[in-house]
Amino acid sequence: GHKSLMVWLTGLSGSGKSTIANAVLLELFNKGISAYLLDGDNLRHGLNSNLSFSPEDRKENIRRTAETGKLFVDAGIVVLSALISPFREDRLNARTILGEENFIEVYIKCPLEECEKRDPKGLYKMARRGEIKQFTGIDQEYEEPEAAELVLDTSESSMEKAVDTLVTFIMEKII
Ligand code: GGZ
Repeated sequence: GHKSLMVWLTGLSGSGKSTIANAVLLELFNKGISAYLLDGDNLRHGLNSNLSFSPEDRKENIRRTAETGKLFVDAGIVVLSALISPFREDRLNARTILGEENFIEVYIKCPLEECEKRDPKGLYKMARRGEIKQFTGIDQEYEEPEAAELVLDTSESSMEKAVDTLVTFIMEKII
């Protein structure tokens, strides 16, 4: 058996959180590790479908995801989450819910300009036109992590490198 923990990915929309998380999940699966992904965008269709993007609702979004993650960790499963989670206080709350020993915060670092250039869903364009309000990086804040266990830069280095680094980091913690 292996230890379990929650791997909390934070970063701007378009920074690469979901892409990295899915690739890491596959690699863990190939190594025989039980792992699951809580993706913010997906959770907002079910568990968190009644929540908006106001600071209060983001706080609740993060709290519910952390509590759900705790259930997975209790069940012995490595759980990854991919939420923007823009506020330091909310990420700290997630850490408190999981407990310091069960939590690693990973900052998926990418400059706003690059995320906006990628704009895979056209959301930045809509936010710039004022068609989406409270969009992270445009008219709402993203507070950069100050004490993340790991920082993965997706503009300076490749996605494969980021995935590799994270898989190695997780394996060292759980084996
Ligand atoms: C930020 C928004 C917004 C606003 C819709 N602000 O990159 P995506 O598109 O596919 O995933 C983003 C997702 C963000 O949800 P999270 O649950 O991760 O956010 S948080 O942790 O802050 O609660 C984005 C899309 O929803 N999206 N409107 N206004 N992202």
